[in-house]
Amino acid sequence: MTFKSGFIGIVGPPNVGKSTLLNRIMGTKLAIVSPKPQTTRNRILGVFHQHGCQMVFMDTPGIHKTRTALHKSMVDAAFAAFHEVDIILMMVEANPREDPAVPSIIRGLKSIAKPRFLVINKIDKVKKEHILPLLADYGRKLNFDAMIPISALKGNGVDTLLQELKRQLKPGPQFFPEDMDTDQSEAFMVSEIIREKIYEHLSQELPYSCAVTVSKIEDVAKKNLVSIAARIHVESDSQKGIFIGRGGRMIRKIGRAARLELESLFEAKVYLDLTVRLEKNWSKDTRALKRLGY
Ligand SMILES: Nc1nc2c(ncn2[C@@H]2O[C@H](COP(=O)(O)OP(=O)(O)OP(=O)(O)O)[C@@H](O)[C@H]2O)c(=O)[nH]1
Ligand SMILES: [Mg+2]
Repeated sequence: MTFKSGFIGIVGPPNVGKSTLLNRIMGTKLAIVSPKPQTTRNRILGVFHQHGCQMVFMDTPGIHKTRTALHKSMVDAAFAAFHEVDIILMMVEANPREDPAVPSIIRGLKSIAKPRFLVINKIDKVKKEHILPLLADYGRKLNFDAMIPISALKGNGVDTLLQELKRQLKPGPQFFPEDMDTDQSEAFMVSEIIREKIYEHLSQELPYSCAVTVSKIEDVAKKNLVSIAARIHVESDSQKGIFIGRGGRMIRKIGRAARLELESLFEAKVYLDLTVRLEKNWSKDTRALKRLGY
C-alpha cells in the first residue's frame, strides 16, 4: 500500500466550529474554542496519523469583514491557506441564514483547482429536513467535490469526513514524525489557554482588545512545578482597569482558570504570574502586531 498524505485547510466564517472540528479529529485540545466569534487568530496545525496515511489539518481564523490591522492579519492567514493546502474544507453552520462572509469565500474557492469540500456543521442544532435544502443550495453556488453534514461537537459525520478525505489524498511522504501532533510552541499554547479564559470571563468587545504573551516557562523538576510568566496586553487604561477588576478580582479569576487547565496540560503544579500591560492601540499597529505574535 502506498503512503498517502496531504495538508487540509479548514476555512469558513467565524464561529462555525472550525477549531472544534480540529480538536475532535485530533482527540485532544489543540485550538481554543469559544461561543464568541473571531476566537482563532493564527493558523494552527494538527497532525493526524493513521495507518498508511498522514493528514495535516490547518485550522484558520474565521473570515470576516476587516476593521483593524489585527483582523486583516487574521483574514490574510485564512485566505493564504487556500494556496498552501491540498484539500480545502469550507465549513458553514447548518443554518439557512447565510453568513455575510460566504460569498467572498466561495469567490476565493472558485479559482482554486484542488478538491473542495463543503462541511455543514452543527447539525445537532437543526431538524434533519433542513439539511437537504441547504446542501442543494450550496451545491448550486459551487461544484463541491463532497458535501458532508457533521456535528463537530457530538462527532456525527466526522468518520465519514475522514474516510472521504483519505480517498481524496494523493500518495505522499510522511511530513511529520509520528509523535508530533502540532507545530505550536509551548509558549503559544499557554498564551492561547489564557486567551480562552479571557473570552470566558469578560464580555462584549473586551476579549478582542487583548493579546497575551508568555515570557517564561520554567520547569522546576525537583518540585514538579512549572513556573510561568505571562502578560495580557490591552489597548486603553479603562480596559486595563476592567481586566484587573476591583482589588485584582478579575485577573485572579482568569489566572486561576488558566492555571487549572495548564496544570492538566503540564501534569504538574503551575505557578502563573499574570500581569496586565497597556499597549495603546496595538491591534491597529502592524509593528505591535508582529511583536505580539500576529
Ligand atoms: N451545537 C453545536 N455547537 C458547536 C458545534 N461545533 C462547534 N460548536 C460551538 O460553536 C462555538 C464556536 O466554535 P469554535 O470551534 O470556536 O468556532 P470557530 O469556527 O473555530 O470560530 P473562530 O475561531 O472564531 O473562527 C463554540 O461555542 C462551540 O462549542 C456543533 O457541532 N454543534
Ligand atoms: Mg477557531
